[in-house]
Amino acid sequence: MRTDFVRALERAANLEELSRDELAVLISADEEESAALFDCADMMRSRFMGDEVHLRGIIEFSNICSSNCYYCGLRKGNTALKRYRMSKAEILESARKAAVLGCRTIVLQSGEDRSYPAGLLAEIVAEIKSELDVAITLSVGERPREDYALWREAGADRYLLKHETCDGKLFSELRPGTVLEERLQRLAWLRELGYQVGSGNMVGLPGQTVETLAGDIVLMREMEVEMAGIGPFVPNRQTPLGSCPGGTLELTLKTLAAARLALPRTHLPATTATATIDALGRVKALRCGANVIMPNMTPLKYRASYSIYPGKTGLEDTPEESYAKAVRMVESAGRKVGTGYGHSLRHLEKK
Ligand code: MET
Repeated sequence: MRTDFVRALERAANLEELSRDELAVLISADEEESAALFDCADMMRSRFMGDEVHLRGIIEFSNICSSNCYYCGLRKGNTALKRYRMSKAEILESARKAAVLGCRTIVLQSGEDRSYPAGLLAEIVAEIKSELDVAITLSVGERPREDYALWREAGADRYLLKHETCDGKLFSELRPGTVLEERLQRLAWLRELGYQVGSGNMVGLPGQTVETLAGDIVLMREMEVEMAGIGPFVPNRQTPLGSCPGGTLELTLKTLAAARLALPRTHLPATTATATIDALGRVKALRCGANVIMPNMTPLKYRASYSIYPGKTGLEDTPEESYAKAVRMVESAGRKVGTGYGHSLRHLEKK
């Protein structure tokens, strides 16, 4: 093992703050180093987050999108996609089903469906919160600050808005017409409004290096995010990046493990994209620092149309099956299903 690798890992185990260079050294681990990195991340996860894995049921309620991100199949330029919006009744029904199955968090996600009425989403949030004993995460992209405020007042607990990449140039290339600073400004608003904030990034984007990935982690540490979704870039043929190579499982797991060392108290999901590139991806991620799984609670008839990337796992699974599979993954990793809301640790300390 490289001396600088061993030193960085030791410093991480002693809870010292790693520099971007040190994180890059960890992320560039070879096979032998990877094993040590994964063990250290697993130990850190056990120490700070315990053995519980939180299951957050995700409802993908609209695939309508006004953005044209180069990596995403929901981009408005993808005319091959059949667009849908679930009705309020359908969303409430899916949320009830998720809660009955055992989810203590409901994630409501959509494309950049900017004409989706903010008031309607506020009503949905309020009704779910009054009827069900769950936390709510919203992930509906870039909206005016007033909308975020309205939804927070309606009872939304958390907001997920991935920064996607910390490389500002790459960000604007991949997300035409948008800049990283504005995305970060939105994350700051969400924080001010009292949301538990989630960010995250893709691994293996064209033009990205291990230094970029180390920068993603440093950025999330600076923002003190409560959740960090780290998953591989999966090329989609219906997008301009269709013929680019995707992110590998190895690089994704190394980035995840390094994130666990730098963000010991942050919720880290074993992402669906990781499951897409490797059948055992999520179980492996649970052993490299992850402590959250997001079973899909979207009705089957809409599943295939929420095609951010191809080959998405679980397209044929009913919500019941998605939940049961998640439970099996938790058990096969030797862990237990979380019984609480899985709020951020800082949020719990404040109470
Ligand atoms: N559109 C939202 C965002 O960019 C949700 C994820 S993209 C399907 O944050």
